[in-house]
Amino acid sequence: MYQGAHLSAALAMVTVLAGCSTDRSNARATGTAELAAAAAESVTVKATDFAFEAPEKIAAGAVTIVMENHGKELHQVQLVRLEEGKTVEDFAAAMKSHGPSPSWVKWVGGPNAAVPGQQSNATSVLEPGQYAYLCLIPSPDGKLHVTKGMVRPFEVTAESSATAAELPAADVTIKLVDYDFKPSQPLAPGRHTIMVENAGPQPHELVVIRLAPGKKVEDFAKWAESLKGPPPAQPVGGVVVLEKGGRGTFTVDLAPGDYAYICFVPDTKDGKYHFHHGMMKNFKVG
Ligand SMILES: [Cu+2]
Repeated sequence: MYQGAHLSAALAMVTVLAGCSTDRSNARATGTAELAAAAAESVTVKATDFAFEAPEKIAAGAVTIVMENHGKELHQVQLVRLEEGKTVEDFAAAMKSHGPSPSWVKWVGGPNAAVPGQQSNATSVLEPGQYAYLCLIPSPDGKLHVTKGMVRPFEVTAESSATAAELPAADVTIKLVDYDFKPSQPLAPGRHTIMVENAGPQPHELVVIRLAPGKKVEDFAKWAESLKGPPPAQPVGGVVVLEKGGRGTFTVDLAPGDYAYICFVPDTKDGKYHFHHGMMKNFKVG
């Protein structure tokens, strides 16, 4: 809202300058600089046990979802686009059938898991249409949070000139493939904007975890299947499920230490989580 008003004022100023000044090129340069400054729209989603507090309408373009975890369990915000006039009720019904993901559901990323009291973020380019926020993380009782109320529809409306059309620039790219993570370079300590690209062919996600001393991603994978006992790692963000060819960015601050990538997407052939096919990788920062 504020950015829109700011941009309109800036454009009005350019028009005035162009009208009364002989230095038209200077006026145009000012206008270009204002347009280039258009940033991703930032939207806060509050996750609790078990609901989302989130906007019902977002303007199309690059949208950064900042998830605040106000609950006692891990949460994420999976963004899905519902095509062919389908609703969240249709989505809930399709989930009960335990079949493959319907063709009218498009997985478009979103901020991956953060622990209670923490935040995570991710930026996706959203086209106008009907969408939903979902949390597909299970509780210790084995039920997914989406079945406990963590599903909420929203609409992406026509784009606003104040919102960037493209993802922000990243300093590292991580490619997701069947079944591996391929970073463009090692991650140094500090703040990064990371581009996540699904090079497919299957849908994938990126979960980044910080490992407890002496633990490996294999320990976390084992823990995640029972959710019993203290977790051997803490999720620090990432990007939730992307379709083949899908992209999203996220920012993260990495202190030196032991980390890992892992993917929990069920395989389209055997239904096993992708980490069972080897899609998990330990790495060091610093
Ligand atoms: Cu995967």
